[in-house]
Amino acid sequence: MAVAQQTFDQLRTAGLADVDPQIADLLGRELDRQRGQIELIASENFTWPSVLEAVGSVPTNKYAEGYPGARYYGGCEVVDEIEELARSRAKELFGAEHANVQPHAGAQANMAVYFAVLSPGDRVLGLSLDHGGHLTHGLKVNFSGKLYEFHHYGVSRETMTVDYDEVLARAKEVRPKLIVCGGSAYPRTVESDRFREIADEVGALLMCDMAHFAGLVAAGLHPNPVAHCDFVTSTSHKTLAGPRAGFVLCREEHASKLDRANFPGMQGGPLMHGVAAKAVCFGVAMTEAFREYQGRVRANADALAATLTERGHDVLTGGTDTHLVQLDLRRTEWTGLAAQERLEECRLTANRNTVPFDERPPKIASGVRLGTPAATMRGFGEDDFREVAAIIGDALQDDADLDALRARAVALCDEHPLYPGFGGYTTFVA
Ligand code: DSN
Repeated sequence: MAVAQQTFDQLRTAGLADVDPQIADLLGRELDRQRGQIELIASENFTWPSVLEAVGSVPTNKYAEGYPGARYYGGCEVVDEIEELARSRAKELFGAEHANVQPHAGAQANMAVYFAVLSPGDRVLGLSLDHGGHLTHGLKVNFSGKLYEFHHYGVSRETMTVDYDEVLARAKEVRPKLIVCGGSAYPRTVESDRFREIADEVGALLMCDMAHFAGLVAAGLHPNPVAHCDFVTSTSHKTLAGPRAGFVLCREEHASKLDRANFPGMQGGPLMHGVAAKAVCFGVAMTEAFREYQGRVRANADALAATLTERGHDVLTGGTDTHLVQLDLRRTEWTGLAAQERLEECRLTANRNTVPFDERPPKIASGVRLGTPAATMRGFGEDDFREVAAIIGDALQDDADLDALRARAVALCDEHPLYPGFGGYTTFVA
């Protein structure tokens, strides 16, 4: 159905369901999809209703290039207060000297740091993508790999964890201007204190990308990289459970360079509705309830990893320190892609991921990355995650009874409804 024809006056007051039933219907279907499957993508979460409200709010109408008190537009007095709250909450939450809450996403947060301290061609050392890094940590097809001379460290073949002696050796060889730690598929603690020693030894700046584990840091369940790093970048929508967005924390000495790199260096007008939502997210992350939620995320990840292991599956590094569990399928007949598709048939959503030293290309991969933040958000506990592990194990059998497995997954979803009480989009009326 096409966009409904309405008069100008009607459009000015009509709601989504009246104006665009097609999109309203798709939003409703996406809500149903999220409700009816077990979300195991480690980088995803179900944000708070309060954050959803802020994301859909009126600062989307406002231009605010610049920073609080120094804008290029009039009428910024309210959004100034919003951004100031977001900045001060981010600083308080993570114990940082300075925060920039304007990056639209994690990639832009990383870009802002690179633009702040690097010149094209400068050397950088980061964790390679196939060992758990991130595409903005120097992948050749990404701006980072095109603009800068990235070199990489990996994990040890024996432990599948970062070998800090090897990082030091690589750092001495490469002499990078910046070392990047953290990544998107590393299940163990990122020891930024050890990276600091290495950075100091070779005179490099240090950046930690904590996008994945920021929520655990906020709750005191992962060492805080802020004390050891010149810059800490993050998204707000993964473990942190906020809006889809990014932010950067840094030492005061780098503050003005960072802010200038972000604007006017890279971005135009900040998305102030997103900044408002980040403020909400930071505020929530300071509460005892949030710490309790993160404790459950961790406990559930341990239960998932332990049950998979008990059932004979290979879990990379033998477990996890975070929210993320990497299933290593190399000893099985399954590729990551085939396993991802099989799990999806059983209403479990996850993503294939290369494992370190993978011989398969990333589109096929030999691993599946799993995470607990989203299902924990809808109320899954450790027993539920043991059942999730059992469903995964049963799904990866040749003679799997897919109907029965789907029914088990749906039963878990029904037991823990997502956004209970929210009627969906097509019921909204202006
Ligand atoms: N795409 C994110 C993830 O899945 O980890 C990282 O940017």
